[in-house]
Amino acid sequence: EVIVVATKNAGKAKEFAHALKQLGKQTASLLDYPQIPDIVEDGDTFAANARIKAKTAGDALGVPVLADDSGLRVDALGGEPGVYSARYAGEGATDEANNAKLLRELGKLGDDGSDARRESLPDGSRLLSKARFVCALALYDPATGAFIEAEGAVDGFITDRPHGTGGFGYDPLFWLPALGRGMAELSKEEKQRISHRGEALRKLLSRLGQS
Ligand code: ITT
Repeated sequence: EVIVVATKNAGKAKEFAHALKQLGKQTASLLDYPQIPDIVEDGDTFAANARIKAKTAGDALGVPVLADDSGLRVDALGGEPGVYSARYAGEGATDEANNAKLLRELGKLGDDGSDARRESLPDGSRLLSKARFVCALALYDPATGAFIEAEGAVDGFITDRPHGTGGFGYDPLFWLPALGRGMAELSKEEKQRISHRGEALRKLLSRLGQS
């Protein structure tokens, strides 16, 4: 059967399609259901927004729906952009505009003398701040009104220039010190193994198995 993922983000949709195909599942995204109006994500947390998206789409379609709310928390920016990650540079902003805004905001802080800012990579680029990607997933069944939820996270650093062209969103600026590579330099399989989304999905599937 087809699993509907309540997202209009093509990058996310591709990652779910890839991950769930390995389990023999086909996926559809809200890009396949243009009749569903834009969902207002006004929750205070990733988890709340994931529930809003899953419930709105699930009630509209009458089938179980999986939703993902995710984003980037940057230490030097007090956890911003957080739940505002998709619209950091304004409503409907492109990934490029959001990445440029992130570098602008970190640039404004100047050199605070911390180790993270002094450290540079072999290619001469600098680590600007610690950061964390977070992903909250909610699976909603309109027949029962029940949710199954899970969260995942991955820690890294924001670099002052892009590394790699894979992935989407803030991936080009996200450096993984343990791998010595950027998130956008990973294959789909590698990203799934280490990412916030991969972790959240594995947890969700194990909870689903227990329910
Ligand atoms: P939907 O609500 O339709 O799913 P969205 O892009 O608006 O799409 P979010 O509100 O959850 O989704 O915002 C997530 C933003 O966080 C996304 O636009 C990216 O910029 C960023 N993000 C999330 N996961 C990411 C990842 O794996 N790599 C890079 N950036 C990511």
